[in-house]
Amino acid sequence: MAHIIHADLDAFYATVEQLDNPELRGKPVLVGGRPESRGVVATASYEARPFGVHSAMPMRTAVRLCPQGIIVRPRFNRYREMSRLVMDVFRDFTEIVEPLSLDEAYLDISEAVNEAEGRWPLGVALELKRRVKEETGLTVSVGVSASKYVSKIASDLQKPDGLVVVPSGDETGFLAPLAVGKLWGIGPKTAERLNAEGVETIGDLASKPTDWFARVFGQRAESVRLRAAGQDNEPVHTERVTKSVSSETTFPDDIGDTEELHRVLDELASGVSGSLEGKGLQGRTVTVKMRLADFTTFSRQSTLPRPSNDVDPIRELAWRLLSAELTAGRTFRLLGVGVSNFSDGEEERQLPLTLEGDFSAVRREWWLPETTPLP
Ligand code: TTP
Ligand code: MG
Repeated sequence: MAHIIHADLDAFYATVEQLDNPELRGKPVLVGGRPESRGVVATASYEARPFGVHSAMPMRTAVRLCPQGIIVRPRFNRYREMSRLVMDVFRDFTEIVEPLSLDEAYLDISEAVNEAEGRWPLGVALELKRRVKEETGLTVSVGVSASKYVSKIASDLQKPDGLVVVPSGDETGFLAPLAVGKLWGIGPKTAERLNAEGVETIGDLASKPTDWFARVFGQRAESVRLRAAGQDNEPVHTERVTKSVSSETTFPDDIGDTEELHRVLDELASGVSGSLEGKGLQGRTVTVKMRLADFTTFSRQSTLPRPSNDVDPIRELAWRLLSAELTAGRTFRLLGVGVSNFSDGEEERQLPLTLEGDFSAVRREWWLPETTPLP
């Protein structure tokens, strides 16, 4: 049986800032762009969260909710550096590490576990937390179970500094009381639909008969049914799977001119379309990444009616997303276009944090190491 850890750093950017600047420790820290220039919150320290502040919220709202919050501009290079240190610690435990973003990874620790010799999953997880703390100063929340998605859910349950172990055989009981939207592959829209049918929890879902799944989920029926029952054999992928193809460009001078932005966006869309075609990929989700003059970085995404690598639909949707963000006086340092959600069954693997069609969501995919740059 496999033993898989999902590890996710706590309030990552904010904790790095608190480590580097002792004056910020114990205080509400808001990492992100300036409120005056419509900046958004990348993350908030745990001291700020009781005020209702969260990632992707406009900084202006955050400041209103938490006036004593200290705004800190993001330092992406520093976060990448810290991320490398953390991933190095992970790789000391196993070679089978799958990073999901700068602050998050799956680890297959099956080899490190040997129950006969007293090396239990719990012990390995404690040791991992201790080493990360000792070597980087960061705290990491950890979930351990026999499957990736159960571990992922578990790591989130006792944040910050969490540790939740789900013993093999206890998966169904562990999942049953949780909201159905926590299940891998159930996005917010599907969750809403299920709630309308009286399916509130994963337990409700698991109790449905097989033909109900076939009716509601079509081709995905079997995989959703097995997951609801706590069964999943998805291995930890060390090789990078292409999850998104994107292209971005930073301008020598900030651009505010609509026509020029349009032209740049067209070029980016063509590049991405060509690259998708070269890889034989078709995607449904189009994301536009924007960095403003003040370095605020955010992205907007929406979904195409069907998977595509044609330049026209990608370009049109990208332009719609960007247009909604154009306001008088706003200038851009960087633009990026990305396509993800590929049609080879990838969408089944979408995590609940992917908010289809929800433009308020800042996609973290942009910080994923597997984002493929154009040649
Ligand atoms: P998360 O792991 O989602 O958040 P977190 O580490 O700040 O807090 P938590 O304890 O809940 O895990 O994301 C990791 C980093 O990615 C986060 O520190 C900042 C960045 N990020 C954004 O820039 N925008 C976003 O919308 C999200 C969700 C994250
Ligand atoms: Mg985190």
